[in-house]
Amino acid sequence: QAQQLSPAIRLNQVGFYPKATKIAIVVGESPADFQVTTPDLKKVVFKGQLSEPRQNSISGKTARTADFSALKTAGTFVVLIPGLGHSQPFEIKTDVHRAVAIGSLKGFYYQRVSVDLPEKYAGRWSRPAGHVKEDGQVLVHPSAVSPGRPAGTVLSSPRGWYDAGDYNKYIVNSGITTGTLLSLYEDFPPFCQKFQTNIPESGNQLPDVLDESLWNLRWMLTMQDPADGGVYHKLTNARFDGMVMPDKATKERYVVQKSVTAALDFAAVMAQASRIFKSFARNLPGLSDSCRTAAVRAWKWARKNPDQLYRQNALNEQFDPDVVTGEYGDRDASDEWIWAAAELYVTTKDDAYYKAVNLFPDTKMPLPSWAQVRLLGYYTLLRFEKTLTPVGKQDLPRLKHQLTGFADELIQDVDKQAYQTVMGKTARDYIWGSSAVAANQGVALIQAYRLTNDKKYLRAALTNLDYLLGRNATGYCFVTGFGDKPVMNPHHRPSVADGVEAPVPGLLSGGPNGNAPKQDKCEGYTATSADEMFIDASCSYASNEIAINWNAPLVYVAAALEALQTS
Ligand code: 9MR
Repeated sequence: QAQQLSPAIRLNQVGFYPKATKIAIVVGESPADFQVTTPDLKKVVFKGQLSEPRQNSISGKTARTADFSALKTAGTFVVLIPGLGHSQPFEIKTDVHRAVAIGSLKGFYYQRVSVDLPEKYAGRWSRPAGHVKEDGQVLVHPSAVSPGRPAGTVLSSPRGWYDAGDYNKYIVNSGITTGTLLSLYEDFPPFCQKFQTNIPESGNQLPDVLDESLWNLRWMLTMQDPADGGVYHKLTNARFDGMVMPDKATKERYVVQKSVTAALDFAAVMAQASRIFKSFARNLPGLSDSCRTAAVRAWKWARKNPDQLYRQNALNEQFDPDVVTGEYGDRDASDEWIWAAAELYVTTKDDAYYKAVNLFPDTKMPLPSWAQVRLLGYYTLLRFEKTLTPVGKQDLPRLKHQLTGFADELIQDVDKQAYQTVMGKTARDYIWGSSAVAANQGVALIQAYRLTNDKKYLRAALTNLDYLLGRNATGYCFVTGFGDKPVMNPHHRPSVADGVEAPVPGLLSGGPNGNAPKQDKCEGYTATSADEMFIDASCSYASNEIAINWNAPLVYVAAALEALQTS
């Protein structure tokens, strides 16, 4: 009987480590016997039975597990259920996520502003530099004028990465993104040394993850007003560009109002960068000191302007032109204070930073996102636990307790979940950018592993990488360019406008979002549950955009799992 690809079989389309857990999820009615075969279906290498059905608590659908963990042979295979069909092919091998780790870091290269992407590095997605006006022609928006930079001032603020599918650059979102990439370096320095992405800087003295981060860090430095140390909230058009290539997007660029969240995220990243680049002083003379000075000045500005939150509506009532691009409008800066204080404290060893802020306002462990950066500070305190002063050391026991408690909560009841992943135990995980919920849960679990050496946390982190690469309720691999059913039509201007069928590779789609139909009003949603509320259409910016703050934790998780080679 002819066997065909069955959309009901969901698995990590990239593959599995030989010693790791290997499962596929089968949705709905199915015969119970499954096999693992070669892709031509001719050679059976494993036989098993599906588990008892479980109910998906979000959609109500039934799910059964095909567990073939006992298969440890390297090769390319499919899961075959005679009478139902077969899965996409996948590999079993060591280093199986290496290409995803490299590809998702390379994704940042494709987001670079101000530089041509030649074929040598960008292949089919080669393109001319975008937004070259940022070199010398950035306007100071009326909301941002200051004594040192009166109306009519023009500035230079080139480089950085485009935020997402749009072409603007936002300090808050750049902050968590760059912090996450720099943390990968701090957590796994020897691995990062070997981690090559074929960028123009590959082969220099710095690991590529630092070269890539520097592209954005240098832009961030230009966003600080030299007169007072304040940091502009974003560099943006007044309105979003059309679906055109970067070099065809030539609208005026503005720096807008300074904000306390931008200043604190900036301070945190600069403090972290300062300690990292200290060891590269021969290659980058002065950079470490410049970052440290920038961090301290931004912190001081924030101390003087603690109430200056970015409120786009209020700004538009007062100034022209109206600015209607992404807001990143956070109403609560207490977590940004914690992150900045922790980074400055660890870099300077000055207790004043530690004491300036209530680092433990409660026992909550909120999952990181652009609007919630408390845990980034906690990760740093733990990462440098041995070097802390007595003041910081005294809080370590409670911090460790909180982090392992959080990780234990994440791994609880994963076996009862339809897809056997940490991601998606509740419909609340399916927000705008849900892929970053999965990835940031993975980062938290890896931090817990680093603290305890308990592999259960690593195995749990791997379930979320499996989720992102295909074991989910949509059946898509959410990383462009990977797997047999990757997203093909992300909301990403270059991918739409470049005339190349395949989207720019290595970019993480936002993923299912229960509220997406109301938010982007794109046509074509047919799902009735949050875990499936996704369409692979470029109009769907609420479920299928890409963004740097989603890519960074993917890079972290894929690279960390590679570095640790889980079993
Ligand atoms: O990631 C952001 C998400 O949390 C918000 O709900 C959403 C609406 O405000 O905005 C998202 O960020 C977008 C930003 O505002 C502009 N660039 C694209 C970002 C990803 O969609």
